[in-house]
Amino acid sequence: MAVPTRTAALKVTALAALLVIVAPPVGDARAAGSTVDVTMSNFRYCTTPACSPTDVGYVRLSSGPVAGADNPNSVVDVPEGATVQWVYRDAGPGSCDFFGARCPGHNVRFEDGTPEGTKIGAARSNSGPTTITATITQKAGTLIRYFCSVNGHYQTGMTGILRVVAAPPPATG
Ligand SMILES: [Cu+2]
Repeated sequence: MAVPTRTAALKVTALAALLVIVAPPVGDARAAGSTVDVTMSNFRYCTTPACSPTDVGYVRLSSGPVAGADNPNSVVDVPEGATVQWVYRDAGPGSCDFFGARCPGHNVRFEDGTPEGTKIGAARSNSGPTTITATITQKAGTLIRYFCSVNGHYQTGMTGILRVVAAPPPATG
């Protein structure tokens, strides 16, 4: 009786050792799979289903961001390697859809030191909850400021800030 039990115990130990050796880096896989959802509504970006007038990322002029004018309450943390998905939800009274042809939609442009920024994507109005996506390649600690250039929407507050953070540790159990 004692001999078979000991053999089984050894097998389990050997298997555990093998799993440790072959297990891939878990952090990368998790970060690659995570998605951060950002709403575009009421000429703002936010992380709730509908945005409020105070959801302004930073103050921007036609030349670019105004130094020192970031809104800390609007900063959205995104893990390294995550996908950010901006969802067009600008329907209802006072929305972009509401203005018909006068509001063609919204876009996302990352600040890059130029007045125009780097275009990430665009979502047309009156097309439902269409999305713009971007994969975050920047390192933890990076602040990504972005804005909507359609009809100068950034001038009325359509700006946002992403803060890249380290990917979360793997779940235990
Ligand atoms: Cu816009």
